[in-house]
Amino acid sequence: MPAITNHMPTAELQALDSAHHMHPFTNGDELAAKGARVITRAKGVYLTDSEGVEILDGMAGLWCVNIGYGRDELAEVAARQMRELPYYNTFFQTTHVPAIALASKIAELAPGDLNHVFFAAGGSEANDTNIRMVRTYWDAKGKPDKKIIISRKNAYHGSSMGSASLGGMAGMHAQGGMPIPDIHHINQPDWWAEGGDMTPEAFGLARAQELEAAIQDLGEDRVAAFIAEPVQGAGGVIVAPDSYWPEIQRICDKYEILLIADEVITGFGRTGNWFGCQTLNIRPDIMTIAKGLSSGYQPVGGSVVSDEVAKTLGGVEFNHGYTYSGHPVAAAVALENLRILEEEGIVDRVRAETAPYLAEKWHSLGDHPLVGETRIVGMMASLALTPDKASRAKFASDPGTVGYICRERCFANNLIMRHVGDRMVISPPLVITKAEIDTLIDRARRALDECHAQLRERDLLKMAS
Ligand code: PXG
Repeated sequence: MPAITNHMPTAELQALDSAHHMHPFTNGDELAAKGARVITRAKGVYLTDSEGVEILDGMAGLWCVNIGYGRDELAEVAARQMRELPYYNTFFQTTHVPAIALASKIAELAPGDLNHVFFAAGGSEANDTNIRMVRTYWDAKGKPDKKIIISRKNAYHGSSMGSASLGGMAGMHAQGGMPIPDIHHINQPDWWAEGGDMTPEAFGLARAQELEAAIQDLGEDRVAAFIAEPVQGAGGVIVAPDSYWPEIQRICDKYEILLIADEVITGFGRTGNWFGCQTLNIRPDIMTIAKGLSSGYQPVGGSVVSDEVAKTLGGVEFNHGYTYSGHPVAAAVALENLRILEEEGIVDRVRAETAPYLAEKWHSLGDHPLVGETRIVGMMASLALTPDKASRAKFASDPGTVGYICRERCFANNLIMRHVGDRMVISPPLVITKAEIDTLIDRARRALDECHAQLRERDLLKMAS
């Protein structure tokens, strides 16, 4: 077989891709008919495809490339670490400098007494760790009946059996026998889609109080933990009303329930602080981290755990771990990524300058005839597409039909903006400049105009009854 390189014609690469490569969350036949867009390189906030077209990456890869593409420092660190110690495990009473240094740095950056890290290769693995960890914690406390973890519908916590069970994605649960036992889901705080006639504040409170009702219903002595993303990401950048999180915190404090903040997307500057729980003023006992921890340059994640949880687990042999827990190359690269985020003041700049600028521009899209609510926290934002703003109507077409058309128009305008159903979402690299934000907004507006024209032509502007 000839070497497969960037220099091959796009069609040949696409044919080989569909012949041998199975894509996540993708209908393979549909993709084969169309051909995947081949991404060949990237720099800053721009991707380049195999036809030489530059695309503004409004999603930072998959919510992860916080420092932007093409930072040589990370490549240098990876090469150095591979030469010195490419791999060693931390299972059998051994450790290594990259794992020590990264755990120490995370403990320094994390709020409160979240001072201990159990490493994984990504967010799914870390959330699987959390399931076993909170149950083992309550065993160690002499409360083995506390096993149930409460989560939320439309949450995303990963794709493994455990983490997808924690998640509240109906389409995932329908495949492969999920959820696993002792996971319970309450409703999400999505006011736009589900708030009916309530004010956002009353709705946020009501949705938070579903946690209390669930605890009382299931029995305080059986509930181990509540898990939630500070801002739902994959669910559509759903920002809870202001009343929601203080009430959730009150409920977790009142009952003996561990609070797990899944910071896989919201961590490492995405919300304008190091962690989303700081932006939303919540005090988790455990945080899930991944993605921005290494800006996606290496697969690494973990569970960051409070002093109290770590102390309780200290006397137990926790029969859990991954070959790549604390992988030295991934750890060294993550540490360099954190150095860049910190020393270049990237998180501070997001909070003080670029996120407020993006917010102003993002909200300006609210005057578009297709756009209902515009929501943004730091550098993650969404807009709801609607055929009628005043009534917050949904489209008569299947959910996602309009979102998909809009996403295709974004793609055609060399902007990557995702759709989640009929919501459009962005999560750009944190290094995006004001000029690049202007470009992003211009392209988004053009895509919205083109989408609107298509909907009119195809008679898709009808409201669901
Ligand atoms: N928790 C959250 C909050 C996530 O967003 C995971 C856990 C799982 O992490 P890993 O590293 O195992 O993928 C995620 C991942 C999407 C999309 O379509 C989002 C994620 C992954 C894949 C697709 O928005 N988030």
